[in-house]
Amino acid sequence: SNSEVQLVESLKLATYKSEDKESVNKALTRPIQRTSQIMHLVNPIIDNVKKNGDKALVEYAAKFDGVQLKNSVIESPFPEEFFEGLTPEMKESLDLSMENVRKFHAAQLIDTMQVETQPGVVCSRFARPIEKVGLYIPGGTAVLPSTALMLGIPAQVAQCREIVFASPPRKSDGKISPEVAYIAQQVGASKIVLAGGAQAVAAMAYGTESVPKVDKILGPGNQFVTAAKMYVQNDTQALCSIDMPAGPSEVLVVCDEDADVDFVASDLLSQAEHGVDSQVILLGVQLSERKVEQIQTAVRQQTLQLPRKDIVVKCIAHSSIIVCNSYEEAFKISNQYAPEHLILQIKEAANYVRLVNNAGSVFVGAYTPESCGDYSSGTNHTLPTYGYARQYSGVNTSTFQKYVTAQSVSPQGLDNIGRAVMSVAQVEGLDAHRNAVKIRMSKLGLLPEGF
Ligand code: HSO
Ligand code: ZN
Repeated sequence: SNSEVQLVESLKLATYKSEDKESVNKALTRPIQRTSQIMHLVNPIIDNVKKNGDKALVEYAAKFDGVQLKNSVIESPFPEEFFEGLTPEMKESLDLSMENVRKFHAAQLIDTMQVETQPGVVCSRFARPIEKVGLYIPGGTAVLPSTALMLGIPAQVAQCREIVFASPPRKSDGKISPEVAYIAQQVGASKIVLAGGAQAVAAMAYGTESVPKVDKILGPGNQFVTAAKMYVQNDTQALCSIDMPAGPSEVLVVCDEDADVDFVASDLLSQAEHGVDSQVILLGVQLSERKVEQIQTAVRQQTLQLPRKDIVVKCIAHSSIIVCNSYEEAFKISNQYAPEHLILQIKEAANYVRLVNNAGSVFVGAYTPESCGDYSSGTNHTLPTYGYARQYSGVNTSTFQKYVTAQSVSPQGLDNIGRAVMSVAQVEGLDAHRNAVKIRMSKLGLLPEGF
């Protein structure tokens, strides 16, 4: 519309110099997320699903999704009609993406590690799949087959015994998109739960007559989904873990004077179109004012062509450009921000990866847009947002595993560490612990004097 065009024409990223510490800190501040505030809406939904199971799911589908379902759960092999509308081209694209994500995540499988810490003391560690996982795939306006595959493929690679999908049914026909159904089939999901929001999370966390109770729930979602995930994670009755705290998507691009302004603008916008609360930051190393202007113009021109202009405009309103004095300074600021995505459009970009400490995933060089990692290159797109890249990794194969350790101690091994065990047990006042070693050493004739 006309007013939209006007808005876009006045679009401008706030620009600061790195010396202006106060503005920079403000520019890098993320909007506050409050999930606790909606707990009073989420709790009754969880209780209802716990109590009434499948019946509650059917009711919520009618109430929140506007569809009358006979059954909220469909089982593999999924009915043909769920794949209706999947084109051969789409199938090919999804297949290529799945193949690359599978390759990269299969390479992450780690062999059993074994160490003889002392002669006769053998310690080992091996990975085992989390048995049952629930993957939440958001519905609504955006169809997200990419999220389905970014969660489904690693779960399959890790050999989870049961993979359950949950996604809200479409109002039009009570189904989910054929693309998501196709991914569910390809990763070997046993069931698709046609439910969204807190009700979907509750069904998978506690189980219903037809939804299996899972051990871990993953996937992005709205604030109801997030709040429900936080709730079940803290409920020992659910005994269920979750992936990671989810926040709005974000990108930080580092560029220099030689960067292609159209490339830079396109990367900022590909993240900006995700949501009104997304944030995009450009760190320009020694950028001239002219270059900054060119980037602003490119942002405006490209936005005019985008269907999601309204979202972009709102995102740009709290996004910014920071002009830095050196590459080192740019990476210092980037590490401070800890972006979900970090794009390097700088000369000899590969040489700078060593300076990256806090980031979810790095996109190195002018021809590496984030979009490649969002869909098809092989890395995972479920990444830590909101600054959690300081302490969290993105989803990877080990997200669907846990490690078990084992040890085997021989008489010689007991001789080597038994004294240490007994001494420390004694100082802790735990005699039964000490005894477990003492009895054995005594029978072996190894008990030293004084024990
Ligand atoms: N950039 C998003 C992932 C995504 N992009 C899905 C497109 N579809 C994660 O931050
Ligand atoms: Zn994206």
